[in-house]
Amino acid sequence: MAAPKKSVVKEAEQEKGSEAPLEFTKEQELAALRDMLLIRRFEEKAGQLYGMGAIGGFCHLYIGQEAVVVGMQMALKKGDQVITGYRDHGHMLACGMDAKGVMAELTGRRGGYSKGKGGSMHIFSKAENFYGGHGIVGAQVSLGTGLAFANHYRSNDSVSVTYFGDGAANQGQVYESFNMAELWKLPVVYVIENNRYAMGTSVTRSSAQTDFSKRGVSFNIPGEQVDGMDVRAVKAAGDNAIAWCRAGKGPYILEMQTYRYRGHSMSDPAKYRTREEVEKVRHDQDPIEQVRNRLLAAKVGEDELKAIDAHAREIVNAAADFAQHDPEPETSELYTDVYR
Ligand SMILES: Cc1ncc(C[n+]2csc(CCOP(=O)(O)OP(=O)(O)O)c2C)c(N)n1
Ligand SMILES: [Mg+2]
Repeated sequence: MAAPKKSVVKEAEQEKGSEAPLEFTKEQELAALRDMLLIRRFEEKAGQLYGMGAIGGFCHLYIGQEAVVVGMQMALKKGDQVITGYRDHGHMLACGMDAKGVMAELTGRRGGYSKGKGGSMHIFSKAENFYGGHGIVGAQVSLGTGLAFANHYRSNDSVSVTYFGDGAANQGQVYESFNMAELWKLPVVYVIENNRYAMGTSVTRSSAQTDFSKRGVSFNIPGEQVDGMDVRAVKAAGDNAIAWCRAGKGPYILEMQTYRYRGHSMSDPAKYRTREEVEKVRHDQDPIEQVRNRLLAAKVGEDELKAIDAHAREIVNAAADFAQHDPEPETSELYTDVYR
């Protein structure tokens, strides 16, 4: 394949600088730990509530992938939009949405962000610039590109951060979106969360090109592979990609190499991978343990770290309590918020 004459991909490569993840200050490490622990404890509780029958329908947990949304969020500023698929609880919490409102949506209660009518996969908050929560694999990619088009049209400097999975990356509308985004230089960061599986299918069984950072090459969209288990690497890559977009240079692709510990959804028998594979990632790469170990090495006391965890559990317990006691929506709600 001949290289493009003027390669924006090369230009982006040159701007990237050092490959080593930027060091965090102690405050950044603590903030990242707080946010990742909140997501993990929230997801553990959601799993428990699902097992008790308090949550119905679909529910996809984000455990293992926490560093991706937390690192990206650290690179954003107010006004930037976030959109993702159905594995969305972590994205909402990272955006600053209230754990109570998210959990109450999972249990189908009035106080949920979608008034209990959307469930786990369909949650939105215009106030926090979170645009869902989408159950159709890949659909959010066109919508996220549309958000970027709106930013461009309005000449603001906001960036759309559009998350999707390795499986979704094989959908046709992704490439129609890539074409338009580069053609019109739209400010969108495509974050491909490569957690190695789409339901029970590994990337090597489903994808002809498993280096997802290259998926934009024929459109001249630069991309890079990122250690999505290291929150510092995510933040550094996010800073670089967001700066590219804000400078009016068009879209950017970040392939986050990550891993989900739990099944695809709550009804996944997980026969497509070994227990050892999961345990190895947990043991060697866990995003939360990495930060904890760095903080301990920097002489932050075990007590302080335990207090952060206790606080996350408190928030989650209060959310679970609210989500089980808040009333269900009135029957009349069946007729509101729907197109007829
Ligand atoms: C258009 C469409 N096709 C198929 C499905 C069924 N489906 C739901 S999730 C999924 C796998 C997607 O995997 P990936 O994009 O890697 O995301 P992950 O679940 O790993 O986060 C499939 C095929 C769907 N929801 N929508
Ligand atoms: Mg996947």
